[in-house]
Amino acid sequence: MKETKQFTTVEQMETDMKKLKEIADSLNVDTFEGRAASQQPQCKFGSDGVCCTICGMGPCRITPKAPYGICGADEHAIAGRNFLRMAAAGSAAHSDHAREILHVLHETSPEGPYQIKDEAKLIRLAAEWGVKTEGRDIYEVAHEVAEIGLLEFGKPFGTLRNLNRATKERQEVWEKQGIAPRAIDREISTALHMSTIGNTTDPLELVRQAMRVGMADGWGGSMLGTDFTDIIFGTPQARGTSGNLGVLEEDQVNIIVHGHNPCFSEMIVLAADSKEMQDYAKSKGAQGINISGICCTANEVTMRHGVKIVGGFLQQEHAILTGAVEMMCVDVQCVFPSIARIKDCFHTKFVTSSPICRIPGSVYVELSGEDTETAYKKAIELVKDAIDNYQNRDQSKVWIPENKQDAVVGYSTEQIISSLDGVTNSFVASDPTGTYKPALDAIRAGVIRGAVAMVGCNNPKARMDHNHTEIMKGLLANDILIVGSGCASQAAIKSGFMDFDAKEICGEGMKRVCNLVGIPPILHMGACVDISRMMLLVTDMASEWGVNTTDLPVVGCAAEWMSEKAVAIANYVISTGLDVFLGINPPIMGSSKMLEITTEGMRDISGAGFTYNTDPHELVRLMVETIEAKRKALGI
Ligand code: BF8
Repeated sequence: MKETKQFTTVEQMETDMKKLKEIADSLNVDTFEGRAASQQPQCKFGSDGVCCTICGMGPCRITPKAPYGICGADEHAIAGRNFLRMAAAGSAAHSDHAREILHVLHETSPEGPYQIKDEAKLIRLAAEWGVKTEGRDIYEVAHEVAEIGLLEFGKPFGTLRNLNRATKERQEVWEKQGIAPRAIDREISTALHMSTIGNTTDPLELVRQAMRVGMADGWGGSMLGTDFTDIIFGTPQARGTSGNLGVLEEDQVNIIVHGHNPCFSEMIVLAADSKEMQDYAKSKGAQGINISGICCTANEVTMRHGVKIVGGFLQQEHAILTGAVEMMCVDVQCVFPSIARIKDCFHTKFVTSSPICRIPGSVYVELSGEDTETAYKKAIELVKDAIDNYQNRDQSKVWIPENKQDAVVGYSTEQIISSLDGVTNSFVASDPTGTYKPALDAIRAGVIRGAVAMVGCNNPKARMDHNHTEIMKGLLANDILIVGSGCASQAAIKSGFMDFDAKEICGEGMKRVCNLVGIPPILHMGACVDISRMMLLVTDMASEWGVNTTDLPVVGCAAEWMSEKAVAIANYVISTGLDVFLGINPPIMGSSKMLEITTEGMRDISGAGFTYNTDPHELVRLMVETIEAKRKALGI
C-alpha cells in the first residue's frame, strides 16, 4: 500500500524557527519575534486607524472626549484617509516595480544580458496595442511597446488601456462608479492630494479613490509588470521545486535572492548557472552553488527556473541564522533592515541593488533599468564573491533545519489552459487561446464547488502560516480549488500542499480533478504582482460562461496580510467583482462608517466587499457560505 504523504506542520516549522531564534538570542541580535513582543501593547489609536499624522498640527487621536482632530476631521475621515494612503503606497510600490521592468524591456537587445524570451507574447501584446510587427525586428517592436507601456504611467488623458481586457459589464461599472483609473501616477497623486489636510473627509469618496488607485495597480502597474516580465524572462510553465529552510545545502555555496523585482535575481541565477562559476565553486571546495529565494522574487524565479524557496517573509532573518548563507542579494520591498545586524554575526554578505531600497550595513551594487549592460558582469562578480566567502563559513555556527517539501509551481494562465486542454487534447502551444471549459464544467457539475485566490504575506499578528494552512486544508476538503501567490503560496509549498500527491487532503471532487488534469490542488500563479493573472483568469472564465465576474463562485483571501500592497490588491480585487476575506483586521476599526462602507457600501459600487475575521476556521465557513450562495444564485 502506498504510504500517505508526510506533510510539514506549522508546529514543526515553529520548532525550527524557535531553535534559530535561540541562536539569535545567544548572539545577542534581534529578530522579528522579540521586536514584535517589545512593541506590545500596540497603540490602539494606530491599530484602529484613528491617529492622524498628515499635518504638522498633529498627531491627533480620536477619543469620545476628543471626537475631532485640530482641523475638525472626525474618525471616519481620518481612518478613510489612512486607508486610502495605504492603498496609494501599495499601488506605487507595485507600479514602480513595473516601471523598472518596462525600462529594462526598453534596453533589451539580442546581445543581452536582457533579451526577449517570449516573443509570441510580445507579438500578441503588440497586436492588442496596435503596434506594427510585420517585417520589423523584434527588439524594435519591444522598444516601441515598452514606450507605450511607460506612457500608461503619466498620460494626460483617458483611462488605462488594459481596462479593455475586462468584461463589458465591468468596464461599465467602473465608468459609472468613477473608479476607472486614468494614468497610474495620476491616481496615486490624486489619492495623496485628496487625503492631505483640508481636502476630502467623506469616507465613501476616500474608499472610492482607494478602489480607483487599487485598479491603477491591478489593471495597470501589476498587469504591465506581469506581462513584461513574461516577455523578458519567459512565461512560467509547470515545473518542480522544493521549499523551506531545509533547502539550504551544507556543502554548497548558498546564495539567497530576496525582494520582488526579478531583474537582479535573474542575473544572479544566470551567473550561478554558468560553467565558469560552477567550476569556480568546485575549485573552492564546494559541491556547487545553491540559489534559493525569499518573498516574491523567489516566486518569480521559482516559476521560471524552479529555484528553491528557502522561506517566506518572516523567515528572512532565520535563513541567515542558519549560518550557512554566503550571500543574500535583495532588490526591493519586504526586506527587513535587521538583516544588516544579523549578518554581522556570521560571514554572510548582504547586497542591496536598488536606489529604492538603501540599507545601512549592506554592500550596494546598483542595477538600474536604464543601465542594464553591465548587469550580468556585476552578477558574475557577486557570485564569485559569494564563492570566495564559502571558506569563511564557520561550521560550528551552522544549523540547517531538515524540513523541506517538494512542490510543483509555474501556473500562469497559459499553463492552466494548457493543463486543462490536456483533458480535451486541443491545445496548440503557439496559440494559447484555449479554453477553460473543463474547469467550468467541473464547477457547473459541482465536482469543484468554486475557487479561492489565496494571497498575501505573513504577519506576526498570526502564527506564521497557521491561517494560510488551516484555510487551505478547510477549502480543499470542501472541494474548492485554490490558486495562490505571494507568501501564501510559499506556505503551501513548505507544508507540502503544492505537490501532486497532496490531493489526499482534498474532498473527492478535487481529488478527481487533480488526477484527471494532472495538477496539484493549489496552483502557484506567481508573485503578488501576478494577482493580475488571476484577474484575467476570472475575466476569461466569466466571459466563457456568459456571467458577470461577481456571479462566479470565486473569492479572494489574504489570511496573514501585512503590506500596503495588500490593501491596493484587495481594492482592485473587490473592484473586479470578487469578495475579499481578511484574516488580519485593517486599521479602520475605529470608524463605524469605514467598517460599514468596506463590508457593505463597496457592494453598491462593485458588487463585492470585505469580510474580516481573525479565526481561520470561521473564514473557511464564511467563504464556503459565499461560494455556495453564488452557486445557488447561478442555479447550479
Ligand atoms: O509581494 S513578498 S510579504 S508583500 S506576499 Fe507580502 Fe510576501 Fe512581501 Fe507582496 Ni509578496
